[in-house]
Amino acid sequence: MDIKENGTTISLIRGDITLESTDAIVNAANSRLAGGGGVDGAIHMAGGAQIMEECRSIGGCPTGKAVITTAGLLNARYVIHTVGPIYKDGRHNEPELLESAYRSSLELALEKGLKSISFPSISTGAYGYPANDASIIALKTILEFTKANPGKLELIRFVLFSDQDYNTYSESLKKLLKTARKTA
Ligand code: AR6
Repeated sequence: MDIKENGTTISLIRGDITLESTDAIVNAANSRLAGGGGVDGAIHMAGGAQIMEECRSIGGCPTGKAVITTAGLLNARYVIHTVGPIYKDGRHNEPELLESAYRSSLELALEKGLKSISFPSISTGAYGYPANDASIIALKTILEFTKANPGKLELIRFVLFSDQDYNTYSESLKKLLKTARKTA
C-alpha cells in the first residue's frame, strides 16, 4: 500500500528490513545497543561486525531516543538505532516513548540530510506492545512529521515481517486517513 502525504510517499510492505536500499533502516534496539534477537539480531547478522563496533563506541541510547551508525554490509547507507518502550500496561508512558522513538529517528534522518528511511514495527515483538495500538502511534507520528516537514523526506517505508502485521498497519493507515480527511 502506497500513499502520498505532504510530498512524502509512505509505503507499507511485507518483507525483511535487512534487504532495504533506502538511505537508512531503523533498528528496534535495546538501550545498551548490545544486540539481541528479532530485527536487531537480523540487522547485525546481515550487516556484519562494523555496526556493533560503532554501537560499542556510542555506548547506549535511552528509551525513546535514536543514534546512527553506518550500515556495514547492508544496502542501506545508515542504521538508525532507536529504543522503543517495553510494554507493561500502557500506563507507564509507553505511548509517549513509542512516539518519541519514531520522531527521534525521523529527526536524525533529517539532520543527516537523508531522503528515505525504512522502519520495522518497533516494540511489537520482544517488547510486547500490542500491534494495533503501536501501529496507530507509529503512523500518526509519521503523518504529523510529514505535515510539519513537507517534502523533506521523499520516502518512508514500513517493512512488516508478517501478513498479520501488514494487515494491521494497512487498516490503521486507512482509519487515520479517513479521520484526517473528515477533520480537514
Ligand atoms: N525485518 C522486519 N521486521 C522484522 C525482522 C526483519 N528482518 N525481524 C523481526 N521483525 P523485535 P522489539 C519484526 O522483537 O519488540 C531485541 O532483542 C518482528 O516480527 O525485533 O522492539 C532487541 O535487542 C516484530 O514485528 O523488537 C531488544 O532487546 C518487530 O520486528 C528487543 O528485541 C519488532 O520486534 C526489542 O524488542
